Amino acid sequence: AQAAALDRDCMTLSRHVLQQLQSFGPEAQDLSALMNRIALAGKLIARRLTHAGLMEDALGFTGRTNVQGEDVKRMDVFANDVFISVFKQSGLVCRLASEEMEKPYYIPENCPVGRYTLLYDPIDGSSNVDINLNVGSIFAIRQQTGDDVDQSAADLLQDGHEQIAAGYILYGPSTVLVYSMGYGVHAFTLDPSLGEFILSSENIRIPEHGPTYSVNEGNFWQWEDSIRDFIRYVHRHDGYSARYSGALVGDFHRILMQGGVFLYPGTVKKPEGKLRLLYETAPLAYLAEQAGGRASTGTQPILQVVPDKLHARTPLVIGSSDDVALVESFISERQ
Ligand code: AHM
Ligand code: MG
Repeated sequence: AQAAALDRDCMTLSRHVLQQLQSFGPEAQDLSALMNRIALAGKLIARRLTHAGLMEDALGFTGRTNVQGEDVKRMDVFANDVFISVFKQSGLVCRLASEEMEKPYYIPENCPVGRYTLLYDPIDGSSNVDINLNVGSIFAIRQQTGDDVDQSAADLLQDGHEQIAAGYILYGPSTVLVYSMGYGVHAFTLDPSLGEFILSSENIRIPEHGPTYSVNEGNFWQWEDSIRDFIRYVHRHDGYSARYSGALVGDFHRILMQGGVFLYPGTVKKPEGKLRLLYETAPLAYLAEQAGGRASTGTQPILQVVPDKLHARTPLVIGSSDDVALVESFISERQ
C-alpha cells in the first residue's frame, strides 16, 4: 500500500505529459516544460489568493479599465504579470495573449525560437476575488505559424482545432489543474506540502446528461425567445438544479465532473454574448469535446469558429452532449 501511495504521489504533471505523448523527444520535452511553467503560474496565483485578505494591496480595483472596458482588479494585473514572468527566459513562448492586454505581449529574447503562443485569461470570474469565492485561470497553447515580423499576430485568428493543449486552474478549497493535449482530460490537485500538482482524476468523461443548468437568469428578458423556451422547459421538468457562481471555470468544472449544461447566450443587444473565444470558450470547448461532451454557439461547434479579432466573443452552450443538443433544438425551432 505504501508503494502504491508513493507511485501515486510521483505522477506529477510533467511526468504525465511525457507519458501522454509517449515520447521524450524535443516536442514532448517542450510541452512538458510548458505545462510545468503554467503549473508554476498557478501556484504563484494560488499563494497570493490564499493571503490576499491579509495584504494591503492585493484586493480591489486599480482604477483602470481594460480593452474590454471592464474595471481592472489588482488581482487581474498580478495574475497577468505572473504568466509573463514565468515564460520570460523560458525559450518556449514568443507571444502571450490575454484578456487583460489589447495586443499580444512579445518576449523578444524568446523570439523567434519560442514556437508556441500562450493564450490565457489570468483571473476568470474576477468578481469573486474580493469575497473569497472560487476563481480560475484558463489557458490554451497554439503553435506559432509564420514569423509574425509585423507583430500583427494574424496567425492566431484560426479555429479551435489549432489548439495543441488547453486547460484551466481552479482556485477552490484546493487548487486543481485540468488539462488536455488531445488524449483525454485529466485533473491534478495541488499538494501544498509538496508544491506539486499530483494526478487526481484521469480520463474524465462528462455524463451524457446531468442535472445542473448554469446560466445568469438575470438576463432572462434580454435573451432571444429560444433561450427563454429552454429555461421554461427546465422549470417545468423534474430533476434540474440551478447552479451559477459567477466564475465560468468553477461552473464548468462542476459540469465536467457531474454533467449538465452551462450557457452564456447572446442577448438581443449583444448577440455574441460576453465570453471571449481564444482564451475562454475555445479552450473549454476543447476540454468538453475531449471528455465526450459538446460545446456550441447554439448553431455551430465552438471549435469551428474562426475569430475576426483577438478579443472576439461567442455565445456558449457547453457540457453534456444531450443537454447541449436540447438547447440547440430550442434554438433551431425558432430559426
Ligand atoms: P471575467 O473573465 O472578466 O471575470 O468574465 C468572465 C466571467 C465568467 O467567469 C462568468 O461565467 C461570467 O463572466 C459571469 O458574467 P455575468 O456576471 O454577466 O453572469
Ligand atoms: Mg474570463
